Amino acid sequence: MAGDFDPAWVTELYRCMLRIRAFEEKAAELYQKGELPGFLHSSVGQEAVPVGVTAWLERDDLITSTHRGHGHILAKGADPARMFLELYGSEEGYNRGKGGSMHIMDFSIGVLGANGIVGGGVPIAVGAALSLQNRGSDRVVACFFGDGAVTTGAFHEGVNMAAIWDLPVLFVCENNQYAESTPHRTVDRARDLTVRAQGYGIPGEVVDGNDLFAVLEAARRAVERARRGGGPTLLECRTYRWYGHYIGDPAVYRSEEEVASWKARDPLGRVAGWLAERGALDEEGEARLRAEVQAEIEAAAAAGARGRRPAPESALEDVYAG
Ligand SMILES: Cc1ncc(C[n+]2csc(CCOP(=O)(O)OP(=O)(O)O)c2C)c(N)n1
Repeated sequence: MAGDFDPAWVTELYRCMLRIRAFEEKAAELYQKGELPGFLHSSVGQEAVPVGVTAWLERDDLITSTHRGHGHILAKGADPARMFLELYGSEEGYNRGKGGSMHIMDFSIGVLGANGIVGGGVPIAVGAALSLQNRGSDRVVACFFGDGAVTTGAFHEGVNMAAIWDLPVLFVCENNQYAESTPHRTVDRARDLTVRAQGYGIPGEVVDGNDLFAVLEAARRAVERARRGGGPTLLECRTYRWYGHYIGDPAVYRSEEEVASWKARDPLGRVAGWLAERGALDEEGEARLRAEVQAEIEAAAAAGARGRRPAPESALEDVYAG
């Protein structure tokens, strides 16, 4: 139950949610000023999912992520300055400036990579989990993907393989209701993705993805199961992205009322309320925490802006032709 969690620990999870929010808002600001190349997909509004899942992961547990991956990667412990360096296309960035926002990876903290291919993280997660199982490890893999990925072949093949081999994977669907401009309800008869889990003979749970505590509870069960060799679980975390598919998308395919109703369920506000009720975070503490996080992100963004641009010739380095 939500009451069981240690308020000091929850305060650190809240800090991580604030960090993701601040990172995304700063990145959007810089993008709109024309400072960042490429595309930017914001995860504002979805912060409870990555934080609630990774809360149970160790440093050497693994994750796979998506084109909307900043939150997953920050929650797993990535350095925001190196992330901004990558967003700026700098040599010192996570991928020497060649990957940008959609391809950040850091094996040292178990981030197997963000991924621009919808559903592309699923086979990577399943392969990594097979490797862990073969080596007799108790590590687990959390595989984050959107509702759009659930209709790909990669998802179905991957979940089935993980199921038959009892692989240690958490399949975490962040159902933010849309794949680009397409509402999930128009491309899928299933109203509840747990039916997919049943189809493959694994447990599945529908989770309020805007409630950190609900995500924590469900993810704890799934991680424990995977660690003890019990196999995969599918979590459908229902949430919402506050911005369009990418920064700059006018998002005319959804109503202002719909957006407002989800903003009223801001995942940050719920955690702040929980902490306040327990006397763990008063107004002053909350303001201090937000200021600390903002300063950290401003410094990270400034470091990103100071990065070295790669030499044009380096475009041909690290390129493989088979
Ligand atoms: C295999 C593949 N098909 C199509 C695309 C184009 N595309 C990029 S993002 C996206 C929508 C993804 O929606 P979802 O998986 O729900 O993630 P969300 O953007 O909602 O986080 C699509 C169709 C792609 N990148 N890869």
